[in-house]
Amino acid sequence: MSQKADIALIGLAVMGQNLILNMDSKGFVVCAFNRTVEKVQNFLNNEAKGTKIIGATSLEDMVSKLKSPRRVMLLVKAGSAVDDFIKQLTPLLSKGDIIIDGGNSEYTDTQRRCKDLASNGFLFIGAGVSGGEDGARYGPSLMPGGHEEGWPHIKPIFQGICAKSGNEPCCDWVGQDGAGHFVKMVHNGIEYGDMQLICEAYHIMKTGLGMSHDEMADVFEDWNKGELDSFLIEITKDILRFKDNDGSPLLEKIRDSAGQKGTGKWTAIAALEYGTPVTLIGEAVFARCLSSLKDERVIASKKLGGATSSKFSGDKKEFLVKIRKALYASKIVSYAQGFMLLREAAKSFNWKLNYGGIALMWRGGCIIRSVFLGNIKDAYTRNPNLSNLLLDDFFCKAVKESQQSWREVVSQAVLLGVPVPTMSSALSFYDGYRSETLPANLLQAQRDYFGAHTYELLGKEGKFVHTNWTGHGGDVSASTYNN
Ligand code: 2AM
Repeated sequence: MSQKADIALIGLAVMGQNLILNMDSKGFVVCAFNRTVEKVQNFLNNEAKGTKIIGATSLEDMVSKLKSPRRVMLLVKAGSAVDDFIKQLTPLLSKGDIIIDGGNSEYTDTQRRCKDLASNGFLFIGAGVSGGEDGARYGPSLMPGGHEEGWPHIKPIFQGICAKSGNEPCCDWVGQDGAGHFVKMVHNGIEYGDMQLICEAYHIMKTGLGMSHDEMADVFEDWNKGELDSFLIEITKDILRFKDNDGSPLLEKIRDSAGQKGTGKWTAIAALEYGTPVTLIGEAVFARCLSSLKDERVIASKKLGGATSSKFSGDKKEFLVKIRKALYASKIVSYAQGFMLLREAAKSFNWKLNYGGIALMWRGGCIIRSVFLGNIKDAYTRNPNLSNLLLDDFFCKAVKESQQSWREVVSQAVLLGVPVPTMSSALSFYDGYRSETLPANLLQAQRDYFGAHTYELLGKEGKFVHTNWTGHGGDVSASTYNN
């Protein structure tokens, strides 16, 4: 009998194959399986040739080839495919065996599966996997959550194959039930925000400043040496430089209509669900929706007038520095909002999230990897109970230094008619968050006026009162109505 496998991995699309190859290269014996079984042999004969990877011809065969407790990782399409496999697997597994879902599952599905599988004595882990195909092969960011008793059994494999920041693994235990997939979802939302912010900077440079693609590439290259140093800024520079066969920038030929797979939308939905103002990610999702109305926009562009001038007339070099600062300050707000959402969800579900650990998980391997995440990790190391990133001294100072530029860039963009939904919503959030007083007093009065919803008086918090604003309609507040 040949060597037993440390782990089985089901799902031989590129991510699954690359994770298997990664595990193999780190010395783990992996058993590969796939719904379409022919793909197993094909994988063994090609990509996995010359490795220790073994294959299975059926789920029974796969289970028989595993060390105990058995570890089975699913990398299949999110949704019913995960449930189907779980249903087929459980009769073949024993209590204490571990099922890991490494797909892009919704955290609510992971919560449900955790509950169902716990009642049968299985350990279930929902793990966020980020970093695309390359990450999967050479070091992804991994965000495991679920049944904590399962973690020691997969920790050596997960921390062995993940990306490293210095010597530290970009993978640690996130929290109970759906915490891993929730954190992955917020990661994706933040990714939407980061991408849209970069797009807005590019839009101002291209339309407002009239810069060429090579000039813009130089700017991004320069930005990548400072506080914005990140994977997304780096690839943007490469994209801007990329020439098509005819020598012109390929980017110019790409249809400006964005696609989306949904995880940004889920983050925005969660933000609404938990009443957390994650405005930047919400705007980033809507910006994609607006872009996809290409045909309507083409018609509207011929009818709807814009700014008197769309060309910037000031000092370009100085303004580029300001755009960098505006991007940086907006990015700080975006991450502050993302962590606010994590905090609210943790409160709702009683998760004990390690915020610094999460920043470290995102520091390497994934799409939002950046130097900036090291700063966030440091902020939570200084104060693990930090209530908001904006209140950390480092970020407070960073926003203070960028603030004037940020205001000027947003104002200029508005004057030039260049849409900056994420930069401007971040600034509005910042101004709201730092305001001791907001006009919600009027809002409360309006609610009480038309709906007798009551309000609190300053200095008498906790006591809700109603005013008869019109002299008719009575003094009864809405909460006392029965119908
Ligand atoms: P396949 O090769 O048999 O299509 C990514 O699509 C991975 O998820 C593939 O390994 C694919 O298997 C698997 N997959 C997709 N839908 C599935 C389903 N409904 N049941 C099982 N596996 C599925």
